[in-house]
Amino acid sequence: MSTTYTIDVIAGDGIGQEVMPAAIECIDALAGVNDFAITWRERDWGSQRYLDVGEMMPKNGIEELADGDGIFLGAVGMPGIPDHVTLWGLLIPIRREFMQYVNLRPVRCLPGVRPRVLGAGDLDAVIVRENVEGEYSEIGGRAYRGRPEEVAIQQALFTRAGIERVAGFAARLAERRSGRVTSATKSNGIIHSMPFWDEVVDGVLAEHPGVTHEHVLIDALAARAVLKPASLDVVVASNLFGDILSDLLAAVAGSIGVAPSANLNPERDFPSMFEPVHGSAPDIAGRGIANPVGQMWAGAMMLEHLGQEKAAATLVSAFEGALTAGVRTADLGGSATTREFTAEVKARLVHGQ
Ligand code: GGG
Repeated sequence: MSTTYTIDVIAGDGIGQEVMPAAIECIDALAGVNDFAITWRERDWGSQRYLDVGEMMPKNGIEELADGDGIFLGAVGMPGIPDHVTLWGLLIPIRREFMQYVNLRPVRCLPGVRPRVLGAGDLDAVIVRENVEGEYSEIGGRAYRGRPEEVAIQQALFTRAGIERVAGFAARLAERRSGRVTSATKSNGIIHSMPFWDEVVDGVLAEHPGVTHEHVLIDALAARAVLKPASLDVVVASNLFGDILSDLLAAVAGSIGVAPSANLNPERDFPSMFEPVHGSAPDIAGRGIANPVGQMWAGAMMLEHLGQEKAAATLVSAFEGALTAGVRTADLGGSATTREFTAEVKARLVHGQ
């Protein structure tokens, strides 16, 4: 009997409106031949809604998403609206309310894509980014606004439970991969939270004797991501470090336009959310040239999460096939439009490689 999933779609802002239909078209094509169906619940949430009614999503938005099987997000951000307003009005509340404490960001050099850095061709890593605490914290405030004494205090938040669960996830992932974990730290300069991070990571990894781990200062790790990217496998990092490192590695691998991301609630108490790493790219939005691979790859991660591994693998092979055949968007040095690239991927889904 065919399974039907309910997925909430938030295409959001800028190129999100262009790459989302491309990914949905491919997933629908796969559903037809893999005995599942998806009911897409379209949400017109995002910056235009903020301009129209003063909020990125309805007050009961979280409740509306809660009974779905997953959330498929495009991009968030619009020039003229401060980025913290758009992010904290939509993306971050969803991550937190649904305890999506793992932000999984695979990065590898795709066939047919020229890496930007010599020696990056063998790069195949996964960033396990802590996703609900750390440096992204609501604790703090501002005072004396507009006066010379003006002050802003931003309090990072690291909990033992928060570090343990993300480090445990990274360790279990490493057991299925190379058996190596690199932990991003800054315990030389950040005197409280980062030594704590290191201690808790050590404690968790001690329970995984098959996994070796190293602590690498984030500055040295950034340099290594450029100079020896293929030396990385599973990288566990705090919210901010993981965000920066995954953009950096995606660029090293060829383009941030291809990078996917899964915001996971591993216990499956709540829906998980799947999105490309890239943002709304207002500089190219509306021109039909955005790279849909990040959104498609995020869609493949969503299919895998739903238990549709075969369809997920077929989708990845199809966009890899299109890239190998030389069909590429401008960010990868090609001239294909979003529509042309999507048509190539769809043809491969229907007719094979
Ligand atoms: N793909 C969703 C999006 O627009 N992300 C942009 C962004 O700034 N994300 C910040 C984050 O992942 O914390």
